Amino acid sequence: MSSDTPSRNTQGDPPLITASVAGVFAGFGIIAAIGLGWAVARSTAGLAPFSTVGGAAVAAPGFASAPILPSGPQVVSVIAKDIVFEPKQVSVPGPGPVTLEVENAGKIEHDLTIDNPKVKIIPKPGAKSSAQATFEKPGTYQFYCSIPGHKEAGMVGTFTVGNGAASAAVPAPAKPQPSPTPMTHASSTVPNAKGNQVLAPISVNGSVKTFELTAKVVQWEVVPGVFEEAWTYNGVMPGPMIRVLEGDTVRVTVKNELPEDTVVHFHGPLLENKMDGVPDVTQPVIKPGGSFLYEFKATPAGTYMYHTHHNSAVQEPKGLMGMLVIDPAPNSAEARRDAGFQRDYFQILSEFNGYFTINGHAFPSTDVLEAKLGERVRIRLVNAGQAPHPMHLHGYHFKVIGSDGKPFPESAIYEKDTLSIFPGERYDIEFLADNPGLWVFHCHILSHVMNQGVEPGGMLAVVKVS
Ligand SMILES: [Cu+2]
Repeated sequence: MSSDTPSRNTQGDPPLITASVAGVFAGFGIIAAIGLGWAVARSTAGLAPFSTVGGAAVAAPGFASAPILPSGPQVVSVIAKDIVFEPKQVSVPGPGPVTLEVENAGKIEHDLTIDNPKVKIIPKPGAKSSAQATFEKPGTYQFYCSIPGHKEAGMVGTFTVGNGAASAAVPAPAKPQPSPTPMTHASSTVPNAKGNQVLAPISVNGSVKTFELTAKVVQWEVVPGVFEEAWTYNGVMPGPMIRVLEGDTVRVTVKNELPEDTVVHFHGPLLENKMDGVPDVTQPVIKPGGSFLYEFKATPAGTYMYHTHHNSAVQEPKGLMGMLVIDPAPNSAEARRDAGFQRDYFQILSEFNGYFTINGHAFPSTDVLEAKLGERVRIRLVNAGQAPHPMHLHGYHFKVIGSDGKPFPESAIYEKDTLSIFPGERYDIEFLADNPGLWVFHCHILSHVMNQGVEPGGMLAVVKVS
């Protein structure tokens, strides 16, 4: 869900679009379960070898009062999946040291956390990890995944020591965590984060606007409940939109918190060679921990992008790209044309770990582009991927009114219902919302409307005209 930046005409009004595609379909009672069904389908088929191992015949020293106690540390095994623990309930016969084994059979990061005694086990996806903890008293202890959003999504279970009836050690039904937002995991991000939202400058001095982009790794929720490692600007994928006015002086400090070198290339505007962002040709790479200040005059007006230009085939599909929009100078012919659109949407297409995404999300979490009957709608499309994407709009013939930042003269405007956009290209399209309904807007390479091979998914958004 993202990319719903209203046009300048509507800035200051409440955001026009907040619903996700899934939400709309749920509203219409159609396929609300797609996300869930799909998530289940892709979960791994690991079984749940809950085991309580350890002989139960010999009393362990120090626990003589317990009726039957294991001879060594008791062992409990739990599997973390996307996005549930199996089993959800485990137990050991009595107090004492316990070895907790956790296997991460999912594709994303999980941990197993118990608050008291303090336990945190972090197995990497596909791996196992274990730790020992001593449970002094019988009781029921909650375990959960502490990655933001995972507990709330159901990654929680109970660990019973002895008969479970007891004692001061029993934690009260765990208090709600103070907030899921502060990161316990440097590489996590909040669910439902949105890319391609307008970035506020850190300072404005006349027409000099200064922005900050920090390249860093997060876990990105590409479809509901499915997190993938993303390399981002400011923790979102795509990066935030840098939106300025023609003639502004744009300064962008890029900080590198990635595990490798990077640079940023501003793709489309006319800038000085030394600001072109090509490593070893116009500038040295930005080392991890380092930063670089880009500065250029915003010209000409148009729809542009910015992206990494180092190890690009790896870094860009992981998320290191975003939109640069230069709005036309006030009172120019282009500014008057822009004032005629009631809706202005921005979409970045890219491929991401087997997901074909629009603004960093694959269907069903892509945007709903809303319009009221009679409104003029513009969509600005950027292909930041590595494959061409023929984008097809149902229910309409749209006008192609510009490309690569340049508006077409009236005589060059043409109508399409499917527009192929090659990597690096941008197209501006418009249509008059005169045909009510829910119309899909999707890539017509049909493997691109799948999520890791499962249809529907991928590059599919919905235009809602009502
Ligand atoms: Cu495609």
